[in-house]
Order: sequence, then structure tokens, then C-alpha cells
Amino acid sequence: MKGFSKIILTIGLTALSVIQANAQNPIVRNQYSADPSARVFGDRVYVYPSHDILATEGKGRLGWFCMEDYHVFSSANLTDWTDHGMLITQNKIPWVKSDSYSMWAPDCIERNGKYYFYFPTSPKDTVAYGRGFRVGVAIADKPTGPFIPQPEPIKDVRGIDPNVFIDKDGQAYLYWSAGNIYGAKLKANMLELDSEVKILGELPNKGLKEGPYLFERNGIYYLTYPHVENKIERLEYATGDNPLGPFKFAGVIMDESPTGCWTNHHSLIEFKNQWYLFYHHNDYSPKFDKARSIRADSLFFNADGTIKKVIPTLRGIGVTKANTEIQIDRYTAISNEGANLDFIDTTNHFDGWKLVFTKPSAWSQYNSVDFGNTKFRTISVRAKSAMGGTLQIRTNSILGPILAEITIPKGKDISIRKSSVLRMTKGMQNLFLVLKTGQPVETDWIRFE
Ligand code: FUB
Repeated sequence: MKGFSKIILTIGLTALSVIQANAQNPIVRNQYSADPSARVFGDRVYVYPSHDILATEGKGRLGWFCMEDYHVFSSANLTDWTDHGMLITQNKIPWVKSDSYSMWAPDCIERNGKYYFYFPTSPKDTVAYGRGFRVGVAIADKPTGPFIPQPEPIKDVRGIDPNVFIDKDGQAYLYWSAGNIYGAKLKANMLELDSEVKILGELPNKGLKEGPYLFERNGIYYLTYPHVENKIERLEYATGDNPLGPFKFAGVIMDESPTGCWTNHHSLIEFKNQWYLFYHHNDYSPKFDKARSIRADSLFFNADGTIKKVIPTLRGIGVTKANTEIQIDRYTAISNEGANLDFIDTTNHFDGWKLVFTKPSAWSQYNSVDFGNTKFRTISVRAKSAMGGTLQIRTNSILGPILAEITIPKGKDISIRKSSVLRMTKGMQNLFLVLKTGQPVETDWIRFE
């Protein structure tokens, strides 16, 4: 899977467009991204993540989180994402230590046509502001900026992971964490606290809690947060009748990472009548879990308002058009045996992944491919096979109608092979790629033309 085909980055506050054709997990393919705070503004979803980079000698702390700025990404269809470029950077904010590399998990909210961006980081004047993290605010007229930072951090807020919620009555609340989770009312100016700080202490009292994200649905206030119940973080939630609690533990939204990514950090949104969970995982950096990537999956509620646990997928969200590169390595499901994932280029993980079929009858499933009403006549497959092999593309199931068969000749290099479509199909389809004969066959993407 290739990353962005074209990247244009300018340092500044103006919007710019970097379009990514297909989205699966992870969503951002040309840089690390973490701690996604997703928001619906108008008819688009905006995601405000942290921006992990790798520390080097003299730049950040080796082996630790390293973040110097923020980007914002947006999408109208959850498939095509635009990187609007850098929002703010550590050395352009009056109170921030310009080489702290600690621009951690942010949030953004709209009030009366203004956008308020909240971010935690280290102050330069530790006498005035103390040693730990403080939370700053930057304000813009548009969700993509330009954001103008306030000259000072918010008074009386010490900690990380700010999250803002505005209730139906217009009262705004700020939440943050510092081992525990804290909350307070915000004044209408969104810049100052308007109540005592409350520790939301009814949550499980053992193990780190951070990354609060509060929302309301059908009169229930959901306080969601990562918590170290065992050894690493899992996403949990608690519910209550009031934005400042008391909250009662209600369950787990997502289990701990099966591959050991220590942090998880999330947000939940409803967009076009479907709820989504945004979270992160160290997809591009399996050996170093402080270089993370944002993901999203659909989330569902039970009738009683409880949340169904989200099982992370590579397929993610959004519809893939049949005439785009369908990254079948971002699968919905694969066979138990004979199908393995690998990086295309082990020296450059941002080049993406390939799916290696090592056994005839091995398969992969990729859901939600839109064929519309187009009569596609050709299929292209980017693949290679050391011994040669034949792939089948089917719909509905591994035994479903065969749309195409394509033979990958014996060869050393990955290349694009074309074949005729045997059977036309229409509308939304779930596709199955099945290895008919031969092995191993390494596949990158397929595309209908
Ligand atoms: O990204 C740095 C920190 O890691 C965040 O602030 C926490 O929530 C955790 O994800």
C-alpha cells in the first residue's frame, strides 16, 4: 500500500490540501499521528491528533514521546482525508518551552462560530507556571485555522489531555488528566475555569487514568477514558446524570492492544447516523510504541445505552470506490491459515503493507466496495509471485460468484497485472480474494477499470 501520492507541506497557518485516495486503518499514511480528537463541524469530520516524531540526539528525549506541532485532518466521507497542514508549533507560542517536544493530546470545539483548540505542553517559565504540563488555548474562525494562541495557559489547570464538552444548556466543561481525571466548568469565554476543580474519583481507583472524552447521548453523560487495569491501557467508560458526575463504571470500549502498544487515546463522534470510535495504534512502528497512528472503527450502542465493545479492524471505516486502489492488506478478515501481513519495504514502513498468500485456498475479505452502476471490464492487481499463482476475486463469500481470475507469472518484482472482468457487478459489495493455485503470492492492491 503506497502512502500519499503527493505531499505538499508548507509551514504556516493557511489551509492546504494533501489528498489521500483511500482510507483504511491507519487513517494518516505519511506521518505518525496519535491521540485523535474527532469533531463534526458542519458536514465534515475534523480530526485533531498529536503528531509523533522520532526523537534524535538534541531533539527531544530519546526513547520517549516527541511532538513539536499539530496538524488537522478532515473528511466529508470518511474515505478521502485532507491534511490541512500544521496548526501550531511549539516555538510560536509565547508561554511554551520552545524545545520541549511535548505537544501532547489536544482537543478542539466550536462555540459561536469560533474554534477553540486546547493543547497540553510544558511552559518555559517554570517559576510562573510550575514544572509540569499546563493547558493552552488557541482560537480561530475556521476549524483549520489560522489559530492564534492565547498568551498564557489556563489558570489552575495542571495536567494533560484536555477535553471540552458543551452541554445542551450552553454550559461548557473542561476535563483533563494527571493520573486521575479532573473536571470543572468553563466560563462562556472558554478560557477560564468557572468552578472548583473536581476529581472524578468514582472511577476505578487503581491504575493510571488519562485521556478523558465526555459526550452526552439520550440524557446519559458518558465519561470515557484510557485506564491501566492490568499492564497497559484499555478504553473504558463510566456513565452519570451530570457532566461532573458522579459517574459509575459501565464497561470496556476497547481491550488492550494485542501487540502491546502501551497507550490508547480516543474520541467518539456520531456522523450521518453512525457512531465512530477514533483511537490509535503503533501500526507503522511495531517495535516502538511512542510512534503511533490514528485509526477509526464503527461503534454501536445496545438498546439500554451501554456501548458494545469495539474490536479493532484494519479495514476501518468509509466506502472504497471500485475504481480506486483497494488495499486488500487492510482486510476485514483473512483465513486462519496461509495469509500473512508484511511491510512492502521493511526499511520504509510508510510504503505500507502487502498480503502474502502461502497456501492455496487462503483468502482475504474486504468489505464495502462501491461499484455504482459502472460496467468495469478490466481488473488490475499489484502483485508478485516467486513461483507463479492464480488469484480469484469473488463477491459475497469465498465460494461466491467469481468476478475475475488473474494469473501472476513467476517473477521477482512486484508489478501490475491486468485481466478481464468475467462477471459484472453493481452497488456495494464485499470482496473476497482467494488464492486458487500456486504460492506464495504477494498482493498489494486491486482496482477495477
Ligand atoms: O501522546 C502523549 C500521551 O500519550 C497522551 O497525552 C496520552 O493520552 C497518551 O496517549
